[in-house]
Amino acid sequence: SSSKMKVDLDTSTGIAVVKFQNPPVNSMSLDFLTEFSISLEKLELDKSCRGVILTSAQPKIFSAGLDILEMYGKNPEHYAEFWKSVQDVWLKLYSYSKILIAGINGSSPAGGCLMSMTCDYRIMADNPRYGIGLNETQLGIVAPFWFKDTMVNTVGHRTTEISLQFGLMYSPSDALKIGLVDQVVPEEKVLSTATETMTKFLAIPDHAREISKSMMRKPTVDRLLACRDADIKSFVSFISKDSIQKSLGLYLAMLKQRKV
Ligand code: CO8
Repeated sequence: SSSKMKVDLDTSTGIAVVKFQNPPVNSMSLDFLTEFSISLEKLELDKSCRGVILTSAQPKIFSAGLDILEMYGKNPEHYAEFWKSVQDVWLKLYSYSKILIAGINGSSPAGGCLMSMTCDYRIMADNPRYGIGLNETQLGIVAPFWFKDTMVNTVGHRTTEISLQFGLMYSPSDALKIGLVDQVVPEEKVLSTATETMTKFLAIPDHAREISKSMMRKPTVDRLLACRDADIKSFVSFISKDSIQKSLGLYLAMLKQRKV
C-alpha cells in the first residue's frame, strides 16, 4: 500500500514535519495508524530530531478522525486489532518525549481532535468552515475515558462535560476561546507559525522540558496502561452491538447524502 504520510526531517534545525496524505479525508485506518506509529517511533529514536510538526497534505482537512469503516460491519478480531492500534498511537503521542506541534490546516473532528490535543501546542487555520471537537455522540458512540481525560487536561472539566454530551464541533475562533487551540492564524501561515513556535520550545533545555511534560502527562498515560485489555474488550463489545452498528450505518449514509 502507498505511503499515507510524508516525513521531512531537517537535520540542521532538528524539526521534522509529518504531512498526512491519506485521501480524501486523512481518515485513520489501520494502515494509517500502523504507518504513523512506525514514523513516530523512528523520529523518537533519531537523535537529530528534537521536535515534530503534524499537519495535513490534503486541502481543507487535517484528519476526519478514525476510519469509520474499520468500526463498521467487521468481526470482533478486527475491531480488537484496530482498537489496539488506536491505543498504541495515542500512547505514543501522549507520552512523546519530543516536542509535538499540530498545524491544523483543516477540519479535525473526533480522532483528529484527539490527535491535535496530544500535541504540546496547537495552531489552527482561521477558516470558519473548519471545525474541531470530539463529536462522537453525534455518531451515537461514546468517546472513551482516555479521550475524555485528554480533553479535560486541555480545556478543563466543565467545557469537556458540555462538549462531550453535545458532541460539539468548534470553529477556529471558538476553539481559541475555550483553549482547545492555542493560536489561530491565516491558512498560509500555519506551517511558518508552527516552525516559529517550535523554535521557542527548542530554546528550552530538552531534559528539563521532557521531565516537566512527563510530570503533567504520566498519570493520564498510566490510567490506560493499567487497563489496555479491558479497554479493548469494552470497545469490541460496544461497537459490536446491533444498535451501535445501526447508528454508524445511518451516519455513513448521512455523510454520503450530504453531498449535493
Ligand atoms: N471514516 C471513513 N470515511 C469517512 C470519514 C471517516 N471518519 N469521514 C469522511 N469519510 C468519507 C465520506 O463518507 C466520503 O466518502 P464517499 O466519497 O465514499 O462518499 C469521503 O470520505 C469524503 O467525505 P466528505 O464528502 O464528507 O468530505 P468533505 O470535504 O465534505 O468533509 C469532513 C470532510 C468534514 C471530514 C466530513 O467528511 C466529516 O465530517 N466526516 C465525518 C468525521 C467524523 O465524524 N469522524 C468521526 C470518526 S469516529 C472517531 O474518530 C473516534 C471514535 C471513538 C470510538 C469510540 C467507540 C467506543
